[in-house]
Amino acid sequence: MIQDTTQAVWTAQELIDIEDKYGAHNYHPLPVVLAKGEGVHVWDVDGKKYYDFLSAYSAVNQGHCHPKILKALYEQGQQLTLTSRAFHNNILGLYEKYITEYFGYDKVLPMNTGVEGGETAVKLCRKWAYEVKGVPMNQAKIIFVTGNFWGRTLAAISSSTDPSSTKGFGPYMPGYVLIPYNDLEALEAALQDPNVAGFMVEPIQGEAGVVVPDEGYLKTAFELCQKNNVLFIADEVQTGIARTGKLIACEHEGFLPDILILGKALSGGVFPVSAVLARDEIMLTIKPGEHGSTFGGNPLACAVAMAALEVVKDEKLSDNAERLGQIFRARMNEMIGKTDLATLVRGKGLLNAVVINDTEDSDTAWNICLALRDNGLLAKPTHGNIIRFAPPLVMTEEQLHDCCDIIEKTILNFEV
Ligand code: IF1
Repeated sequence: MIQDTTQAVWTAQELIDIEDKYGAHNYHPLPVVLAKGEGVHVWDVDGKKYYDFLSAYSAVNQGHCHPKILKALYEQGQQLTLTSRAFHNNILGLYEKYITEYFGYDKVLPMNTGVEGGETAVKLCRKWAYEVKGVPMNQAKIIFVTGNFWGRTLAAISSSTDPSSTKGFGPYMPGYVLIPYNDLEALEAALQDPNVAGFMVEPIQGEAGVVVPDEGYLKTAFELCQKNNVLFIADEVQTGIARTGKLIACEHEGFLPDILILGKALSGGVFPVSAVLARDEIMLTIKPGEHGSTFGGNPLACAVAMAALEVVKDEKLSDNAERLGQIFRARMNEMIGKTDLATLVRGKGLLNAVVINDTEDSDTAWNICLALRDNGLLAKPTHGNIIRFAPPLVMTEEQLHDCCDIIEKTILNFEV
């Protein structure tokens, strides 16, 4: 029986139990069962309303169920949803023109999930190494940083330093070099290897706990890559699409990465859409039949993504994220001054995190998130003692203050 979304057919606990019985146990969700989303709010099956301060990990930057994006989904969905790339269609080219002009690149390779974007970037980088840089076949190396997260595939976890991502899934992808994040000396040393083809990095490390590198790190890293004929690959799946107060986070330091990976909010959370953008010299190393996916660049994704990007511009979401982010961090710093429970707030735009004064393996941050839920705001810890706060970018200043009031009340009244 399909649940009638206008009234609860199943209780929250019944739905949790059904998930538990029939679904893989690959997540540990906060105990709340959502049934509706609109803008910055979500509602659970009992009709309780919450502010969403996770935004599906920065996939609903435009707010839940944005009418303009849904309109595009509905209209295209009645026309043509999928042709595969065996044939042309009347929307893919228009989307490719739109998105490449929007971000300033020659070409785009459309995929579906963020991790497929990362895999595509790694393949492009290796192909470019062999065909352009002249690295001996199968000797290309890619530099990653500790604390990275770019998905759950074997290629992605092969670069991970997090045992919960890697343990029990070996053997791992060869050709990876790991250096510390935010360490230019380590990068410069690693770049001396002539077989290094690329450096793949998140401008801000999301999963690691919203770790912001020193001012200038990204730009200097980019310049070091240029000097050593190595591609700078920016994983902006989480930081992109206005989340950090600029269209892409690299813009804070005034450069365009050689390869840009986008996902999540590229569709406003309505549909899995990812994209890899690069100049012709890189993109054209992949020839017909060498890469792709059934749904990559499908008409529905193209229509939804164009609408989602229009919303970012029309509603000036980068500026809003920048402005509200300043207010949020100021409010959190005020709160931190009144308690020992929270020690610092960090982030850019509306990608922020508050560090809780407890050990990483404590359940304090989790319990604070349960209390936040009871007070009408949804957030979730990343690593142990760090709570990520990332609301949709369409939030108003008044709503943000309302949320800060909830966070402050919850933390100041929380008993460990
Ligand atoms: C889960 C984390 C965040 C990403 C960056 C690529 C991808 C992600 C910077 C892959 C995906 C998601 C995955 C999701 C939860 C969420 C997450 F907690 F897992 F690590 F945001 F921090 N690059 N992040 O953040 O994109 O293939 O998922 O579309 O696995 O539960 P994807």
